[in-house]
Amino acid sequence: VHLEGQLREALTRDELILHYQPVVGPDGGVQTAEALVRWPHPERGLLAPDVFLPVAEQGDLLRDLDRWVLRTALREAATWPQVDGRPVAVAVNLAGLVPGVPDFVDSVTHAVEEAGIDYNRVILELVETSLVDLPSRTRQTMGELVDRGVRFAVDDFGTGYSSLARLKDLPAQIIKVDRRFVAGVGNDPSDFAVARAVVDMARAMDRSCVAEGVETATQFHVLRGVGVDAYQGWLFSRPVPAKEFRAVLDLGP
Ligand code: G
Ligand code: G
Repeated sequence: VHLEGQLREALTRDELILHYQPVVGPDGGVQTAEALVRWPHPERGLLAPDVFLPVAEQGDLLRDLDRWVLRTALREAATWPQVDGRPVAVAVNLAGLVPGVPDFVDSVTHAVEEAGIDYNRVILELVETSLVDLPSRTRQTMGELVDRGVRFAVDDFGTGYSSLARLKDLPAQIIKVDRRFVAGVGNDPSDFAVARAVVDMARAMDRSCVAEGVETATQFHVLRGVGVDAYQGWLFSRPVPAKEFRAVLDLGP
């Protein structure tokens, strides 16, 4: 309860911060950055989301937290320089502000307009469970955002309960292969088989495919060999504070 009250206060006082982790193309150039929230707690130091997201959920604060992250990430990303003449997109995780929430489209639209960022630089990451079995009305509202250029990504793909075949029903343009499967690429044949099956399926269904948790050059090379579209992980960069991330982009091509 104590932490919950503090989090509520931190949110209203704008005391959370965002780190960014680059997502790179096959050539290593930055295409996107994923915003990852942190809480610089006055006594406990920098808290990771694993610690305070459950608190936010308990206190019914997830939606407010998502709104804060969305507005902040879009505002920060609006000022990023281009890389190789291409704008860098920003990916935001949504856990409370999800399709189906009545003001979902309005919240996203408002954040985009307020930041003055192009819709096609915005990626909304949702876990599989937020994307399955959506009523047609909800899919229709997601379509309104997609028509403007917003992309949806399924996070941690492979860990949920959908079969590969159900990928075609998921309203997402981007599939993020969970790092659990990436971890074994290069030594565990069954992990490699899963990763490759997801990539093949994604391609067949005209989705783009991102590998999460890429830690070694071997994983990168093997995944590039099967045609993964983009890569994220410690091999390229840890999540870094906003200012440091800007500096990375400013170095340019
Ligand atoms: O940042 P880190 O790698 O520690 O993230 C741990 C988990 O917290 C990840 O599963 C990630 O999806 C989630 N997470 C990180 N940042 C955010 C955020 O801004 N909003 C939401 N809803 N989840 C986040
Ligand atoms: O669920 P989501 O993909 O949003 O989780 C992001 C989490 O993964 C963050 O906690 C981030 O710090 C972590 N992460 C990012 N890159 C790597 C990596 O290469 N290896 C591992 N083990 N974790 C990573």
